[in-house]
Amino acid sequence: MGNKITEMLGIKYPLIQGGMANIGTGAFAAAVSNAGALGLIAAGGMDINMLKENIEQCRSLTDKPFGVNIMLMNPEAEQMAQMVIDQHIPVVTTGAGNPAKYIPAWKEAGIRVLPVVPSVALGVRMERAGADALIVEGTESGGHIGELTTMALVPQVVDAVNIPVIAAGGIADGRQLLAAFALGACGVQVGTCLLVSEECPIHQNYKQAILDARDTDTTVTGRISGVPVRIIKNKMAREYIKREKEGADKMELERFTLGSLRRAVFEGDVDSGSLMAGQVAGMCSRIRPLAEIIEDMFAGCEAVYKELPDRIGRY
Ligand code: TUI
Repeated sequence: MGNKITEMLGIKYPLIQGGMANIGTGAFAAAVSNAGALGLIAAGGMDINMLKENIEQCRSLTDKPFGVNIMLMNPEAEQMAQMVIDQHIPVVTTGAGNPAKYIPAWKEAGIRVLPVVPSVALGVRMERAGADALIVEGTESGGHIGELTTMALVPQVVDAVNIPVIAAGGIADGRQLLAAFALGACGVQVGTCLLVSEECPIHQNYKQAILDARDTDTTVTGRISGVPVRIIKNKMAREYIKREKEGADKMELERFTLGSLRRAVFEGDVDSGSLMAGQVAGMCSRIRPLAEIIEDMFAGCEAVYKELPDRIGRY
């Protein structure tokens, strides 16, 4: 029997690139797809014209399938939802909200719809709304997160739905990939481990901050205001958490985060920039080509799988 995700999406490896606002450009998505996974153009930090340009750029750089990630808090999310139809995009993932109102039109257009969900309840709602698969994201992830860990959440969603589940959050090597399969996932979505690829377009200082990070070096801003975002600890993180405790309003804080993400990605401002990264940043310590990162992950998964009977032993 084949893998449900590779068959559904027409890709070699059951691995999807995380959206990653301001990072998932057309060129980066094409590079991920050329490496055998599913690249995603992240509409998060874009306006509608930029999205169109990035789709054209991606098409010029790959013949492989790629998708678009629509960040539902984007003020132009509605127009973007129409653009993926007009542009015949084969796969759409969504984040930071409930995409139910867009799903019927996407399905009508033949698009594969994969919402990111942080809970069983939203997963069940998305299945009923017509989602083809779910990306179940644990709180280990970088960027905007839910509360539950991948380990606790994935099997609970797997038990509650009948569509394929893709695990996300805390996955950067073959051991974690194998664990995701053990939890019942058919594939994974990864972000942080791709930030340290040669092809990733972020500023060198941002890459260096991930390379240098230890296990305890991420923190979560926005817990109080209701938009929790995992970033690498720095001056910006301390400043944000301070403002939050002083009672700054939600809109102000959101603008603060998105603006500061741009400063990190484009200017390499590692003090006042928001360096979104997952808890696996501590284990991403080498810059490598995308193809090597992805191939090693699957080779590692196979190797650990073979060692498992010995490790489990008899009892
Ligand atoms: O969306 C993400 N990760 C992101 S989006 C992003 S851009 C941003 N920057 C600053 C503030 C806000 C966004 C950076 N990282 N991951 C997928 C994800 N979706 N995580 C959590 C959720 C989610 C949360 C609530 C999905 C649905 C949801 O539903 C609420 C509802 O309306 O029922």
